[in-house]
Amino acid sequence: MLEKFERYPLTFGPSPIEKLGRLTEHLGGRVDLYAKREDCNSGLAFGGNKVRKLEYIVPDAIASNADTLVTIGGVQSNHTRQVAAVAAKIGMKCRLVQESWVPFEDAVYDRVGNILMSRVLGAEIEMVDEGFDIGIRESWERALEDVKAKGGKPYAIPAGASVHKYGGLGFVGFAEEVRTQEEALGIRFDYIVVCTVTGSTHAGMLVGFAKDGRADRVIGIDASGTLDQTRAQVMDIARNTADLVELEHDITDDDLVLIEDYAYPAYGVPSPETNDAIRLAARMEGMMTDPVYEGKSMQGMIDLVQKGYFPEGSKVLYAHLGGVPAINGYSYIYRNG
Ligand code: 5PA
Repeated sequence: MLEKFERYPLTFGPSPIEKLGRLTEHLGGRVDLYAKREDCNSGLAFGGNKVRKLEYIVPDAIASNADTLVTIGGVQSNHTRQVAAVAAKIGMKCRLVQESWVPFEDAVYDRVGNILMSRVLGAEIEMVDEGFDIGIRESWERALEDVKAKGGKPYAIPAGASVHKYGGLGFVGFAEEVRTQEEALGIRFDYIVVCTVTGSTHAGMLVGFAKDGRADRVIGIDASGTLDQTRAQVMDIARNTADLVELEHDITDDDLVLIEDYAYPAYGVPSPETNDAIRLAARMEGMMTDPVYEGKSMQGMIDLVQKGYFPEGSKVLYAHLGGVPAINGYSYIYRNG
């Protein structure tokens, strides 16, 4: 589906799929759980889902003759850390706007984890006291203007690399990769579980899996807490991406499954149940998830298995999208494990 698009390799290659055998057994063994490890997809500062998206954005950045990648996220944004690493790798500067999307929990919230790495990676960081919003932000537009005013050539990457013309392509590629891996493994996944916030991960999967009739088998677990805005953004990106790849059928509202039940109490704040899910995945599989994104989709997957949402015998693929560095900003919560 992606042959006509230029790709700048930033990942190790296909990310591995592993069986979550102990978690499967622990939850009763009626549904087989697997994980596709996007958290191990690259050597660029711990990788994650943005690196896969950026493979299709970097060629455009290079072609534009830009010298500075400009993007935005929360203080513990994984996305901004991955953009900082990619900028270093391709020899560009990086300007990051870090907004106060999450009420700070820890004394060192703005010192450790993702933001620590972004600083070490050489990004110029501006802290802005604005709340959570996945849309286009004034602070980011101001940063783009500021780079220009200082004689630089900015390249604009919106939050999560989502509302970008090529933002959905990376996860179309994810679906194609899954199909190839399914052939090698001799299995077919009935459901794919994904954490959704700015939307292009889910949107790319919708388009990629629409090709084999599985768009509505992508189970989005919302972690934004702003469901309507996230739904609309996923659909916009999916439609734009479907046009780009010339998908033969339309993506409709019915294709989008986005479950809001696990986003509480707020974006970036884990519930006690999210923390239990993080501990369970860690203790059953040695697999770390984070309190902002993957812990919530892990909680969602576990709860849906327990509720019997997936028919007996289903094979469920958990897309582990990365994000573990942020857990350093939540040290008080996990001080006793
Ligand atoms: C993020 C996003 P989308 O934004 O593509 O919907 O992906 C959600 C998601 N898992 C899922 C992890 C580990 C993520 O980092 N992170 C954002 C960030 O600034 O890091 C874009 C919000």
